[in-house]
Amino acid sequence: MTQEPARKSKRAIVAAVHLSSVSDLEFDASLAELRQLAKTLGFEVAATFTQNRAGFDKSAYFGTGKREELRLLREEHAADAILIDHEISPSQAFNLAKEVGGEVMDRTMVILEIFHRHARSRTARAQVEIARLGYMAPRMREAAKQAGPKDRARSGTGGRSGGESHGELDRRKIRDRMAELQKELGAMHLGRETQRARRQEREGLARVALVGYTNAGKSTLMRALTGSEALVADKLFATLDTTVRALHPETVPRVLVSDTVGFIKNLPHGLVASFKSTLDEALEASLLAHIVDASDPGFERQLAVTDQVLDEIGASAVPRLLVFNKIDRGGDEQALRKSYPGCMVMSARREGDVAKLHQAIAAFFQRDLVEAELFLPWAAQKMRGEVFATCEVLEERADGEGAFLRIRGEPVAVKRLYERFGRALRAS
Ligand SMILES: Nc1nc2c(ncn2[C@@H]2O[C@H](COP(=O)(O)OP(=O)(O)OP(=O)(O)O)[C@@H](O)[C@H]2O)c(=O)[nH]1
Ligand SMILES: [Mg+2]
Repeated sequence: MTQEPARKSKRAIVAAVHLSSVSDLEFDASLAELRQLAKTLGFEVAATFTQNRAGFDKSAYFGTGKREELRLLREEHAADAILIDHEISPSQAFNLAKEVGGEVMDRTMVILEIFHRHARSRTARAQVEIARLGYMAPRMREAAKQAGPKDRARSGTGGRSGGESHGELDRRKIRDRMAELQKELGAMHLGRETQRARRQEREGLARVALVGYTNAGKSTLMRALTGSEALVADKLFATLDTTVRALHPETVPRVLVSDTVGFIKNLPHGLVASFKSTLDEALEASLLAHIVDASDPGFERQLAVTDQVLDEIGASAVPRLLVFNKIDRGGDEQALRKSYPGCMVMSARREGDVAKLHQAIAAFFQRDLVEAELFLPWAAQKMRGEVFATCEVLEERADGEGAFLRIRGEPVAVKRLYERFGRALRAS
């Protein structure tokens, strides 16, 4: 488990324009989420600042008077950053920062920064860096534009080709770096594809992916279902890499569980694209266990966002098991069962509930299993190992000549054994 080093906490003001088209409930939920994102980044949220407006101010997001108010509020709290709950243009961010002071970060940048800090594997790091560079490029253009002729006047020195400004040079570097990362990712992707193909040959296709909104409890359930050490944290986007483990206690067929990156409202577009490969795990699975935090008042919106992203990545046809988690913390079990027929309502903290989920997942993959009876003569006892490894043995009897085994397993495995030992089938 990796822990982040302790940072001296910086102060932030969470700020947003409340558009008339957005309900109070939705607006508040979104701000609450941004506060949680800020906390995940290590900010202490000093205040929340809002303005009702028909649209965003074109030049600096908030209206003129409100910008002055925000400047005073920032000074009063000695806040280091203003976090805006929308994606704003490079020039809006630039102008707002100039008037209000401190650093201005929009929702996209906050999410990119969290992904950047939490990425561990080479693939995740490269994907996040591409998304960040794509976000930075237009912002650097804006900064260069604001710097104006000064930037140009400094050109023509060093290793730069004639007339190329600092800004242009930096932007060229960004483009080159992005191309380099894309190439690296392409190579990693190829490697992963072959690994995956091999893994599938070995394991068959019994795979379930845990998907859902960030912080719903996916990694906690992954741990409980597989006895593994997935990273669990009360932070948003604790998990950025997909981990795969077998369901434990083991089942027939063996079921592989994968934990996936959490979803969020307004996931930056660069990230949707770059995390497609992580979410691809979800597409590969034969079953999606959609985990929802039943104790969150905004769970319906979170459920809808997840459904929408799953549609976007083409996973709408994969069978789903809807799992309402954290019911120990809150939520109306009766109402949930009524509104979402066939759903499970549970708590990852209750062993019995986890066992039921384990059972439901196993049952899904056992639907197509077949049963057969084998007779293994004593001379063929070394086959026992293979029988027990590939099938579930439901019953075993022996007589002087050998052992009778009633087995259940995947059609291919059962057929293979039945062809060799089923002919000796005898009436009991
Ligand atoms: N009370 C309660 N807390 C839970 C339950 N399941 C998970 N949690 C807590 O919820 C927090 C988030 O859990 P995670 O398992 O990290 O959530 P996740 O869905 O993997 O989140 P991301 O990786 O950020 O997408 C942790 O503090 C867990 O201990 C539950 O059933 N009840
Ligand atoms: Mg997780």
